[in-house]
Amino acid sequence: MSNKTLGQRNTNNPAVIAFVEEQTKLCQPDKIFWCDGSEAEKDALTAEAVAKGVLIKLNQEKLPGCYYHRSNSNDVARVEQFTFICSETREEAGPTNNWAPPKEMYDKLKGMFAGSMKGRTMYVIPYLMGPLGSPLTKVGIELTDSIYVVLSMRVMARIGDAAYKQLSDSNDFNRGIHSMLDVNPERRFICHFPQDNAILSVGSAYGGNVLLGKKCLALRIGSSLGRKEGWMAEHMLILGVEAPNGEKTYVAAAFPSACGKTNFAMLIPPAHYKGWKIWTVGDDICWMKPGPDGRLYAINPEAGYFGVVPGTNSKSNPNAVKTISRDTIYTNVALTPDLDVWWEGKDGPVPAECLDWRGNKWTPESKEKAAHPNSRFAVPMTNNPVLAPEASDPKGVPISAIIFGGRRATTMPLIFETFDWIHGVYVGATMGSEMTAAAVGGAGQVRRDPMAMLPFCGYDMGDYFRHWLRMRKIVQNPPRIFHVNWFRKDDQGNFIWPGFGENMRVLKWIVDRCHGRIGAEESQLGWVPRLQDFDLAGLSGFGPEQFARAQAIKADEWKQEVVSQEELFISLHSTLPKELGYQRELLISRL
Ligand code: GTP
Ligand code: SPV
Ligand code: MN
Repeated sequence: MSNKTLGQRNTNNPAVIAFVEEQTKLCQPDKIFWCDGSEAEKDALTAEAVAKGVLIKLNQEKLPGCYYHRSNSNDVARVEQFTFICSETREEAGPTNNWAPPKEMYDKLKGMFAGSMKGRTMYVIPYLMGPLGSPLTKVGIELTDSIYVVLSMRVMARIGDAAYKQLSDSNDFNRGIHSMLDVNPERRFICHFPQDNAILSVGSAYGGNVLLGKKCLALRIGSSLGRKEGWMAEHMLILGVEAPNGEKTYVAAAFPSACGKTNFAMLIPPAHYKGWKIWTVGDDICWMKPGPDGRLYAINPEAGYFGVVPGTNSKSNPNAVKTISRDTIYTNVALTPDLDVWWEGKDGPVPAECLDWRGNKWTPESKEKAAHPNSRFAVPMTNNPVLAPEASDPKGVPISAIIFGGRRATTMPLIFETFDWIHGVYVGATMGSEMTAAAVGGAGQVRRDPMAMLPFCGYDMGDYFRHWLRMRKIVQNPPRIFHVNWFRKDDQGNFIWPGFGENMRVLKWIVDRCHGRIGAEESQLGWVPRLQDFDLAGLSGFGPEQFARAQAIKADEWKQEVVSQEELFISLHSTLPKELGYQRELLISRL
């Protein structure tokens, strides 16, 4: 495509044209730029972003195709306190979401959008969540005044003409409007209108707040559509386990933000797992729908990874190191004098001097971190050396196991299997996790994060649990449900379990259970591994004694746990399915 046609209107869909016209009148941009997703467009917009100082071109010999971005220092993570579900009634949003009446919020935000793009360009981004042609795929149009959002969206979603192709002449698309305004936390709102399939986002230019296909559409609006349409939108990675004989088993895992999904999805098994291989289908979001054979089929609606940078190195995640060695947008890491990037936990020496994520001089003596703990990479999934070819298969992959897991220093054992689907839903619903830097505020505190969806469920949490229970009736052949905890600590505060690639040992047990190849021991919490079935071979410093410690079910810790679960249930009491109350009683009697 020649440069002359870049930015020109490239659809005749009347609903899209009307949407853009209406918002143009409101936001009053100087220019409208219609994105087509082409390479020429990428080159032109990247050059413009560099010229404007939005991106810094990194050392292209070390990091081909890579760019650096610093967000405003008041704008480095999701903001749950400013995130709203504006359903018709407060009850529909439920007690775990912020709610405002839709009309009130529309009026307030229209006031903020009015004239907000004067002197700016409004970019029109048509995008797909899901592979072209999948029955699960959804179309969105995001309007934004941020060139960083455009360049990130083209990594994270399938953007451009494919979206118009899937849409055809329909008006069934998500309407998303984003303006950075003046990036002021006082005027920052991320608002969802499930009844209109619409999203309004103002005052931020960071990640989950502004890449509207991701948390806003694929999870908050998606979960609400899923309930109506009979499918599930979940905060889960999807991976395939290939055995030496070619057998492939797919699992999906829900861990809260910054609790290990990307790492688990890309893991490399220990050396003695000859012929075993892990394939990544997705690292953050999973849409699942019953298939004709009675199994649950999953797709990854995204096309890229927006992953946590700190801690990424060739020991923890060698596949991620390779993935982010090119074509990557780095946000809020540190910048070295030779235009390389650095972060805490990177391979190699600590730089003698660099600029930290705020742009201030940093040396190893500095007290603050050089990279923000929630610094992120945005990279196309096609860079991943272990990308599953099925990641773009419109029919998805059949899921054999669902794994829940939180970040828990105490209480939760390394692994157990739930007794059945309803018990599994209970275990997911009562999941707890220490908060992380992925959202502003409260890091380190344990909070209930049901199914890792607390910040992402677009409707009442009790109804969400009911939807999970109902799915059991539609899915004849449901996945087994497990719970893991990589983060249990000993008395000295060290992680008991080595984690990362060694998580393959836990995964192997899960896969063997799914295929009915091994038995298990019954515990108060569920089925746990018999020592002879759990692979400890070649693990230095971790034998049967450490395994017992990792698996310990301690009465005093569980007393506290059950009380803390009750707080969640009380807050949800008006819609909580009674099955979950019964499960709690059963757990207490087993304990
Ligand atoms: P979001 O993108 O925020 O949804 O997070 P995620 O679940 O994909 O988290 P990610 O895989 O990026 O992990 C975040 C943090 O968890 C990093 O600091 C990792 O080093 C750490 N982590 C991941 N896996 C393990 C593990 O097996 N053991 C330990 N101890 N830490 C881990
Ligand atoms: C998360 O917080 O769960 C993320 C990062 O995956 S963000 O897209 O910023 O929400
Ligand atoms: Mn996430």
